[in-house]
Amino acid sequence: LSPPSEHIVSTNPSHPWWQRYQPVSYQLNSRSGNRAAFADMVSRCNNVGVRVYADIVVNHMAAAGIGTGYGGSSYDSGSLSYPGVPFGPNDFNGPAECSTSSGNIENYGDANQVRNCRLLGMPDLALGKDYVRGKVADYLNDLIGLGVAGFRIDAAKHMWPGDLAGILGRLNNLNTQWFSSGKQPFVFHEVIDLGGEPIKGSEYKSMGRVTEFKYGKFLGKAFRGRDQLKWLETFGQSWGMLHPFDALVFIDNHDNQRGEGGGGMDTIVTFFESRPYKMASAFMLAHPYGLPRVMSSYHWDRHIVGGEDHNYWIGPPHNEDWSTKDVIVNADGTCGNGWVCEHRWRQIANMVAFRNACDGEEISNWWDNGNNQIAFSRGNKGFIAINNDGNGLDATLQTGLPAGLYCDVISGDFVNRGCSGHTISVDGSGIAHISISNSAEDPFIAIHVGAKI
Ligand code: ARE
Ligand code: CA
Repeated sequence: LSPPSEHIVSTNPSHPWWQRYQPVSYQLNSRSGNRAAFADMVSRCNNVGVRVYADIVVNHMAAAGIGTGYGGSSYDSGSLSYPGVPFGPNDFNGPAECSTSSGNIENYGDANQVRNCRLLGMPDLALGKDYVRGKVADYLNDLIGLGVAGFRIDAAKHMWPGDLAGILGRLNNLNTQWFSSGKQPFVFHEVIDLGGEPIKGSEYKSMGRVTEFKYGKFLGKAFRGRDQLKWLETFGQSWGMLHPFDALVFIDNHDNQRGEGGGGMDTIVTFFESRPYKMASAFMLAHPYGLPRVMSSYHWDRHIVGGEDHNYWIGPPHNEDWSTKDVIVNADGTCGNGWVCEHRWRQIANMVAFRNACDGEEISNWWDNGNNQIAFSRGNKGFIAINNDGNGLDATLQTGLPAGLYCDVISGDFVNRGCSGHTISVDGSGIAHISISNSAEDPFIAIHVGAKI
């Protein structure tokens, strides 16, 4: 979920998505709705087995001068007054903690600055203070009480690991209306660590998963054809990434799909480049490294000047009164009203079932053509083959799978023991003939034991 806490209402630009990263109070009153709407949503999700993870912005408060937040709380960032919490001047870092003359982070090479100065000019909370920690912990416990399953910790790099541990240590167990007793929230930390800075993602791994930004960068390069796919045989920790159990991985996120926050628009692939995006997403879901996160976006019109998207700020599809448009689901399962819903794309959604079917299995039967055609199995549960070369793939490969006829879940769906796409036949020794045209709409196939005809 986008940050559910009360935030500023920006009019210049008009209602950008990023206004939600400028908290005014910890009341649940945001562009997405009020407290009652939030509680209703979480309860309905939990009742059908959908877990909810909220984005938590507690490194800083709003920077926008004097104003009123979505829920009516006033704020004055000049005098550091946020009565809706309440936070006052003593609850923020100042010149004693932050040494830069601007008060802002000026050099990411200095860990003290990164953690004690202002990120993008926003007043930096003094999370070492018991009172501040208590307010933040109360907010998170409020969400837990309503049935939230966990948190994305925004800007974790900008908070001392010890301060975060002090907050997370105060959290209640999950709500036993939906979770078994003694369960703790799932936490993952947003730390952009592409190397070359003193702050490392691994500093946060004892407190949850950590975002692995190198992952989408590597895969963006590979599937854009700037790095041969054959190298992916060793993809994992040996590439300088976190231990697989510590990493939260993704192809793109809401920042880098807009060219900011780690990666670069020429490297990261997004729904705008749907063909390599589907391939990269399928690779992610087929590969055992890390805990994958599938992106789900809305469309906006890019306006790229000098490599930068001037429409970076554009918020979600909205009605005349700026209320967010509903997500419409069309008869074919795609979304309307400007919502992209990558998570519903057949090639991506079916790979989630693939991943579940292959849970716990390592990579085996790796094959490549020395270039951009690769294939591998996950034990004897699933098999994927990808052709990102300029010529066709035509090979007889070991799939590792039991003999039978399988549904290729990329070209179609497995329904009622039948297949709406191509089928692939595996013989008694696990061998299948695989043929993938380089001009196919989706130049990859995937089969697994959960989609055997
Ligand atoms: C907006 C305006 C700013 C203005 C500010 C305050 O755009 O011009 O100064 O308001 O008035 C989001 C948007 C920002 C927005 C902000 C607040 O992206 O544009 O600012 O909301 O409304 C660093 C951090 C990382 C952060 C990225 C964006 O380390 O934590 O910057 N990512 C998270 C979220 C963002 C969000 C915030 C944090 C703030 O995902 O969506 O900002 O809550 C190197 C470094 C990285 C650094 C990166 C910056 O790669 O290694 O650490 O990331 O550069 O590009
Ligand atoms: Ca900070």
